[in-house]
Amino acid sequence: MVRHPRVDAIADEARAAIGRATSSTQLEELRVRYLGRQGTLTMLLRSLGSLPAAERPRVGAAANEVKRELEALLELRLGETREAERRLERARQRIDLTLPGRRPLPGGVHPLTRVQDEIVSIFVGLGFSVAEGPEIEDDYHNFEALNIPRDHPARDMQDTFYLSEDTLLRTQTSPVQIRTMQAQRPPVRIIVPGRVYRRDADITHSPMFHQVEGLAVDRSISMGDLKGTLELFAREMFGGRAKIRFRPSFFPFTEPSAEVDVLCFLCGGGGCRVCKQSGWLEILGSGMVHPQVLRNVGYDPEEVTGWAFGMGVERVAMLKYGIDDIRLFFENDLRFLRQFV
Ligand code: 2NL
Repeated sequence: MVRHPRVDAIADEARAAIGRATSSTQLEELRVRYLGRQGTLTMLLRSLGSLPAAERPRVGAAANEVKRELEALLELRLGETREAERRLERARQRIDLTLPGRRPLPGGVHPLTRVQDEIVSIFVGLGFSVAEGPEIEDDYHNFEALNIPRDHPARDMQDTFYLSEDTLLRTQTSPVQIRTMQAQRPPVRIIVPGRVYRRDADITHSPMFHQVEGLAVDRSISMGDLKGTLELFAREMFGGRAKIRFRPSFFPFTEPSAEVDVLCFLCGGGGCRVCKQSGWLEILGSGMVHPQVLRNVGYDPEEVTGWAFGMGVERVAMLKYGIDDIRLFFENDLRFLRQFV
């Protein structure tokens, strides 16, 4: 074998480096370092011309022999590392069929929607039709037709969201009843769920909340029909033993007016945190439709009478589930919502 000290030094260094290499990338780098266009061995071969003529053949032969040896060595090691790398990659990509699956989060109906649906379906079962209408209303349908006077605080900018002097976000669902009565002759029996808006925000008030209102107009509809209907509703909603009571009240659109309480279904009337020791829970407002409201929609109050009621869905849901802060309904915190699935 032809030997030369400079060639031997390069050969020893290269063999050691190739021996230490652990990846195909490192081996490619070493190929460049020793055999590439600027590689140590390549440069040495290229500088043969500057050696004394007597030395050239020996060094040239030695360098070429080392070149062939390193090429073969690199090829061998590259083959080994590439195979190892392919095995690793296959293992990394293998699907473990024994792993548990990632379950999608099941959706659920929001507690307010459930309570609203429950209220609506009780009245549908009693023969009422569902009516809906716009959330953006005008002053006439939201206030004027309902006999709410010009100077009533509800009409104040402080209490109502106005979009212009004449348009506003409805403060109750009653404008839907006005529109329904304007469009059809009695008898009318409708249940009206929907979003309503008032400028109010604390633990029991939200600027957007939900109401369900009911309306029945026909020949000789009486307060007795109202009491019987609401009694049936309370028994279905709060259980067969639910009792209700009527308290005199006032609304501009009903005369007479009454607020309706249900016997506290948590303590049975004995007094607790939710009913504030009174034994009763206020759940809705109601009354006989004011004759002026009937005239406003073109009905003759001498010919037909009617009753109406309205209740807050959030309030009913808070009582039913013992929730003390209305904002929980609107935060969409899954820890809260999951409790109702
Ligand atoms: C309450 C009280 C009420 C009505 C709503 C009504 C609608 C028409 C005519 C007459 Cl078109 N009345 N609705 C009547 C009494 C009470 O709501 O406290 N709601 C949360």
